[in-house]
Amino acid sequence: MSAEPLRPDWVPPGAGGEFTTSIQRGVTLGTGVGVSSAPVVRRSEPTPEELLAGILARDRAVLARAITLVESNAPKHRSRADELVRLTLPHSGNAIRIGISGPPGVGKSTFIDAWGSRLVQKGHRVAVLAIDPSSSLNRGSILGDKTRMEELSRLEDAFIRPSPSSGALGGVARKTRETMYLCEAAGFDVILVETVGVGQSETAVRSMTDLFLLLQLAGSGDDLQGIKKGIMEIADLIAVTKADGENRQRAGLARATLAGAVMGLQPYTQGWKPPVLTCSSVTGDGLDTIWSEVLAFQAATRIGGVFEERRKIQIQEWVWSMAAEVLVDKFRRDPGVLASWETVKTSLERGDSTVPLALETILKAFRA
Ligand SMILES: Nc1nc2c(ncn2[C@@H]2O[C@H](COP(=O)(O)OP(=O)(O)O)[C@@H](O)[C@H]2O)c(=O)[nH]1
Ligand SMILES: [Mg+2]
Repeated sequence: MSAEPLRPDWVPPGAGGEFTTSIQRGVTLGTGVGVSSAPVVRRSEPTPEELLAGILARDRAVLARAITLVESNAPKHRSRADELVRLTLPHSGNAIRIGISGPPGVGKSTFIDAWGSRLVQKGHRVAVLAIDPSSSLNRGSILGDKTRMEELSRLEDAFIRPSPSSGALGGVARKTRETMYLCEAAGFDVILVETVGVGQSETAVRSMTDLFLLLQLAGSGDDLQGIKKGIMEIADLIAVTKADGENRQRAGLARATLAGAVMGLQPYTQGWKPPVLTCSSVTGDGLDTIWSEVLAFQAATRIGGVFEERRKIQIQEWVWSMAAEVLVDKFRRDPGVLASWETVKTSLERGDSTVPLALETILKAFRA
């Protein structure tokens, strides 16, 4: 354009580059050069390096996008996701990872909202993740949890990510673990992984966290009915919830009963006897004590390298559990196995074969 640049209506005397001191003429569009015919510029997907830079800059939108990539089941996303996780690893590991479990209705979400908000007030940055392999079946509970973490979700220093949708537990667990690394790289120093107290999800959460907090309800009496011994055995900390109002005394009794039961158990973490406490997410009673026990746990397990050793073993076990999944998947899809399975199935039905024999046959078919 050859025309003189136009001047704005008014320019402060002696203005420099900080003001607009000239105006470009508008462009007259020729026929057929409308907006709709302009070439579509597709925004390219950010590279793993770009995502990492955004994560390290604590950009929440980038973090959310990176998590979506890691959660994707599409094979075309996998290599980028793997690369991102690899780049993230050196920047992760600086958080305390806390698993939180307990039966539905015990108050996990309410507890995380109240406790997490307190931790943010203390200067922490809190990320909340969830493992719920059944979530595709009851989507309602995810929505319920989001609204139940209302206070926390409003805080700048908190990040809440619901469970990755559906799929086998192994896949869901992998995504949650990788998401945990991303959150740590984004500067979150407290990671809370919530799980429902059903199925194998507690074991999955136990295997990716430093400390396992079990929430329990005061029962109808002083019995331990309905409390699975197995889950008490993997707990580092037990808290009886809803210790407020009329329920306060019953919670205290339940605490004493649980403490007695815990005494008879082998501690899951070497050198740490799991304390049993009471708390209320409504009054806030006991919430600070639970945090001080977390700090005491951290201090105790740092001694003798118990803390670091657990993380090392967790990584190694992860490899084995993933190997098991990959192999079983391969096995189930193997054409040789599928072919021999048809005949093996028939002989099993007829009573011509035993299970060990059947297994031997399909294993042979797999190796061939
Ligand atoms: N009185 C009282 N009620 C609570 C407390 N914590 C949770 N609740 C209630 O218990 C119900 C279940 O809580 P929720 O957090 O959804 O349980 P979750 O299924 O374990 O996540 C809700 O109606 C909560 O309002 C508490 O500390 N005191
Ligand atoms: Mg919940």
